Amino acid sequence: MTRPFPEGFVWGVAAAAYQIEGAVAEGGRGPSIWDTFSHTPGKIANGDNGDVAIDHYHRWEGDLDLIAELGIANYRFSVAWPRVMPDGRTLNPEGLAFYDRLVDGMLARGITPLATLYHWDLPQALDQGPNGGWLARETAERFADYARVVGERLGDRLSAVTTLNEPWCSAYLGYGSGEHAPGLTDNSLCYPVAHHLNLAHGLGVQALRSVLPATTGVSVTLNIHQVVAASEEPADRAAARHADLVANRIWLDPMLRGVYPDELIEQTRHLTDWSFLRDGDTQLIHQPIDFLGVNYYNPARIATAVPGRPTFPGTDRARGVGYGPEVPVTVMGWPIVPSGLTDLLLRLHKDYGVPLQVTENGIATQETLDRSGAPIEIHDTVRIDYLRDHLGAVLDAIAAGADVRGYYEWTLLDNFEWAWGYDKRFGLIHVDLESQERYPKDSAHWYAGVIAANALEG
Ligand code: IFM
Repeated sequence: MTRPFPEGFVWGVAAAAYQIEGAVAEGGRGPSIWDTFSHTPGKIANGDNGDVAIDHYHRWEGDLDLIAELGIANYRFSVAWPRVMPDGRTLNPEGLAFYDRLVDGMLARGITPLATLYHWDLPQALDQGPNGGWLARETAERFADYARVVGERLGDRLSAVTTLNEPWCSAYLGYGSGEHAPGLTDNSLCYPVAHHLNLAHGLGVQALRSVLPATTGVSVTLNIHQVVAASEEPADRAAARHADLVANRIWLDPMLRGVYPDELIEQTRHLTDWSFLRDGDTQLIHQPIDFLGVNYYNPARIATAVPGRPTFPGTDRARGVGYGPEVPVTVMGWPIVPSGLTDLLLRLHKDYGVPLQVTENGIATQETLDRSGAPIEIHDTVRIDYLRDHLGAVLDAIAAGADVRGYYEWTLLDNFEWAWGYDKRFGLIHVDLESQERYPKDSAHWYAGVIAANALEG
């Protein structure tokens, strides 16, 4: 069976600066919180870091050629704030010039750029002392300055600018569980941090609108958790509702409705007094956007918290319990539930009525290269199956009425998978980390075929 996508559907691939660029001390780039964190012993698997990554800073032309050869028309990349402003405040013309060349390189190859401004690499200079980083309200203002500078220089050539990528990770993994930079472990910090990220989004959108041409869109990308209660028991249902407030509505409601849910504030009062929320803030956060970017990998199955068992990040009332053996998992341990994507897109459509684009979706594998044959082939059928099923889920959501306008596969090239280091390979293209050679996997060719047909076969 052939299932077509709507005409004009946006097909793309996504990546992020710290995961691919390397060259952390070149071109005037300053250190970021991820440089510091990844060099802290014990934080990253195998002691890996992003110093060299996959050397995209030097190999960007070849990487753009690969995108073009696959017929992928859109590239979601991220700008490294510490490359553009090494101390978070002062412009580094050489850093901005790198992205200028990158964007022109895309256009020269017929690739449309979508820029993300913040994919977690906060300049270290903005995170000094106990109340720095996203604990400081001022960081939101510095972000707006940075947004203006990038928007002014690149905005005329971008399809859209995305303010933040997955602020949930910055707030809850960065300040609650400590799995991400800056590595703090205090749930009470997650809420001021979340608020300041929301403010950064609102102030950033305002700054961008003041410099972008009307044809360039503005968006934000959220990893909304498709929360499912582990049972019909009232306690599990309440835990799931709580997790939805903490993980999802803390971003969605202020950004898209201009208000924090009262329930969220009530249910987190024992952790924080919300004194960081000032009059007028939610109006600032509530800026019109052109589409909401949705990153989906798996749903979150939630039960009530059990004393002594880890809780869902940022809460003490909900626990993520996973699925039973009937649901397969990826090498990350993430359950594979394509229907969760349909449910999520429909929920966002129904509750928030905003145009949607899937800005990330993909699967990690752990292939090793078999060099015995020529040409080298990588038969990642598990990735093809995952993508086929999730693209089917997108079509199901569209058929049921959701306004889904695009899909960006995560990711083009194997790269630095944050706390997991380089073992977990999300790329359509295998990267030999020793030689930095790139080898398209079967999934890259399969995805190219879907894009060419604008349809899913079979
Ligand atoms: O690699 C990450 C990306 O940086 C943000 N979204 C999830 C991906 C896979 O974990």
